[in-house]
Amino acid sequence: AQGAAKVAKGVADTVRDAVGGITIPGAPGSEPPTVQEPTEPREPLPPKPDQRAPRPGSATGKDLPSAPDDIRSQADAHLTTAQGMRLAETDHSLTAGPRGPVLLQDHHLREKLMHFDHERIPERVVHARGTGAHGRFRSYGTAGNITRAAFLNGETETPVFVRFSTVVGFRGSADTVRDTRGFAVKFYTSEGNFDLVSNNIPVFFIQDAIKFPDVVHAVKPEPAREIPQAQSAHDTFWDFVSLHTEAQHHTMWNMSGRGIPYSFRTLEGFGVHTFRMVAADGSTTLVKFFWKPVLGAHSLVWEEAQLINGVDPDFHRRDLYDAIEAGAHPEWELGVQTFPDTEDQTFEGIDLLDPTKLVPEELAPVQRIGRLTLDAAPTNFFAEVEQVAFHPGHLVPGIDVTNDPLLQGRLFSYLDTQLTRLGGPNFPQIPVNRPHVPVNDMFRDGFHQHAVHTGNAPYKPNTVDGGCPFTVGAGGGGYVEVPERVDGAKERRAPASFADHFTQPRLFWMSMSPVEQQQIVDAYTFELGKCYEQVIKERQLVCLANIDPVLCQKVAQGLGLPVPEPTIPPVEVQPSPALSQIGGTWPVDGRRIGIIADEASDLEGVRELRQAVHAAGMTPLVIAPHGGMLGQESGDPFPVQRSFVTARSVEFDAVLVAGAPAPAPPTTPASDAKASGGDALTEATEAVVDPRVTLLLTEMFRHAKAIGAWGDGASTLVQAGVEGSGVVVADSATAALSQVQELLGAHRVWDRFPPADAMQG
Ligand code: HDD
Repeated sequence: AQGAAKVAKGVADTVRDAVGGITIPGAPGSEPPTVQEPTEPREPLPPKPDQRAPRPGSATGKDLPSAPDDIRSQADAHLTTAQGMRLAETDHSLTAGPRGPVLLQDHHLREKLMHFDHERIPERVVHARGTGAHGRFRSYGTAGNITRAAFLNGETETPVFVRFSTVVGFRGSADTVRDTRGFAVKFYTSEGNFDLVSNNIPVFFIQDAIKFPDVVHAVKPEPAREIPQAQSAHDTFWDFVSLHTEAQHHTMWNMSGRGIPYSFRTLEGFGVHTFRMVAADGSTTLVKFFWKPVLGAHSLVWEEAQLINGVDPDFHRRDLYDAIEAGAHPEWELGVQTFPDTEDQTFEGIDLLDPTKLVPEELAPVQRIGRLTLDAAPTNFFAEVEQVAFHPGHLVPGIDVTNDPLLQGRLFSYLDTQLTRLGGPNFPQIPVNRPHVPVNDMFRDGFHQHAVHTGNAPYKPNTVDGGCPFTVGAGGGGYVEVPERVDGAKERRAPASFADHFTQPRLFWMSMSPVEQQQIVDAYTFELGKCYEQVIKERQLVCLANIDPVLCQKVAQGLGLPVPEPTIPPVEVQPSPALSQIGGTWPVDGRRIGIIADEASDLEGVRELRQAVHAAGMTPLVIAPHGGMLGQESGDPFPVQRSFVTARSVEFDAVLVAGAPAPAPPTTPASDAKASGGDALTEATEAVVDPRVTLLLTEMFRHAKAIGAWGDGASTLVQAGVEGSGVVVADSATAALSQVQELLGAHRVWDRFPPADAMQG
């Protein structure tokens, strides 16, 4: 008993010390109570050691992990159990004799299988297929007048983690399906994490989050047979969108090139909702967020996208990592459209709370406020890309939400989903989700609790911890909601300003170039052509008639159905040229140039070409009849990246066919010159071009890609039947490259597509 009293006294002393001389009422051996709630905050508590930021190595790709507990597998020479015991054997179960039964006592076998049996976690209900990268965001400091958010003030640099995704497909589905793409960015700011959970389409299918389960059920594989995978080309999707006409705008974007992006590096991102920024002086501004890719926003063409799904289902993932590894770090500028925070929250007649509407850039220019650079692939896909958890409610002071009913529902859904997906409420402790600032919440316990919390008072108010932790107002960096007045009767209905579902799809259609319009027509014709139910196709055609008569007529023709009458009067719209992806020139960084050559080609030219391609920030890929090396005999060999077996057109942005080496000075009679120069191209004029090369060239031609040749490489093109716009022939490899490079700046040789008939009705 004496010992217990001693311990109790010791505890009281400790408590007294810890709270700076304040005595705890009723503590053994304590003085009579003289307690007051402390009014002054003390020094901030030190960061908890187990809530360190993710290790620096993953954010920069440079530093190696230092703390021993940062490292798990392959960290040490010795294999151990999960309890750290060294193992002598891991290849055989413990059996009674070499051919006898496995013993129940085999603790190593049981632990190993137990862990394996639980390696999978539920995939995301949407956006399951994704990929991610680390990087940094540098603010230009130009948003300081509209927001007090520290990461947007001054030239602040903030680490980020970005996850790109498709929406519909399962985790193992292909990358280049027709779908919306997610573009979620986690900023580890000095004021806590801010998540910008965006898509590559500026509008959404629904105006109210209560419809989210409906649209997702409609587009996911049909439940009876679970087909089709990662496709919108099926009855249930078109059933839903033709009935629920507010989805028509988003659907039109999906049918355009935006539904089949060329690369994550060329993804334009949109925050969709209107957010509210709050400046240091308390003034507020409504904003819409944009990510503008420095390389431009580009798309695949449909046949190419379909081929890629078979040839390389990881195409976008691979492209991102290859580019980062090659030093072609993808970059975006963050931009905002700003609108006065008026009471009605409309701009030029557009309800800013309606997530099915965009505001044309011609009416509200996008102002650039910072730059994002991705420079490191994840160290471990599961730990980072799978376990990252985004949430539109991860906000920082200076950025607030609005009453957009879609955003309001999202504020519930994202936290809720992580409970099942990541197994409980402690997912913010997973390394990739940890803020890079001290966390001092008073949340305790729960599944997968990693912190060993100290202190005895995870509640407020308290005296036991000296009143810590303290809250602060806006002046001390605290988050204070904008005191917006809210008033209204409880009801379930949309405002009248949400009722127009056809003007903006028409705006999008009218803003497209003829090539893009043809792609949209083809996409609708394909998707509806895959539906079985006639009534669904007919209903969607009525929607198209309401958008544009020519669009409707072309799709109806493709489907072999009558053209219906519109159900609404025609609307006049002003096109927004900023919505078109065609017509500019962009940097060519990270573009992949195929070089077709063999041992008999102008290998010196190929060497020069490889260097020139590298120097231009692009990647040369030599394609030869076999793998291994070319130019062994010269003593200066170089690697073959693709053989005729592994190469497929979709991997390359442009291709160049090597010519024969320049003929040696005429020391031999002229009649022998041809024989001494003997090469692929000389042979090509006589022999048939390898059918795989012909396939590669013709596919690239059909997909409007730049094609070039030097010297008599031209004859290979002729034999493959590849001639016309965007097919260049030059005397030397580098001269051919410079022409091809110019074509690449426009992304594709657009005039190779057949001229479309007049499209605008
Ligand atoms: Fe969502 C994931 C983007 C509407 C519910 N959403 C998710 C992701 C992105 C978006 C990029 C993937 C995040 C990641 O990589 O982990 N979502 C959007 C955008 C929307 C939108 C731009 C409209 C403007 N989402 C939306 C609504 C709801 C959800 C209306 C529900 C009411 N979204 C989810 C989710 C997900 C998700 C079920 C699945 C996995 C996750 O959250 O973490 O909660």
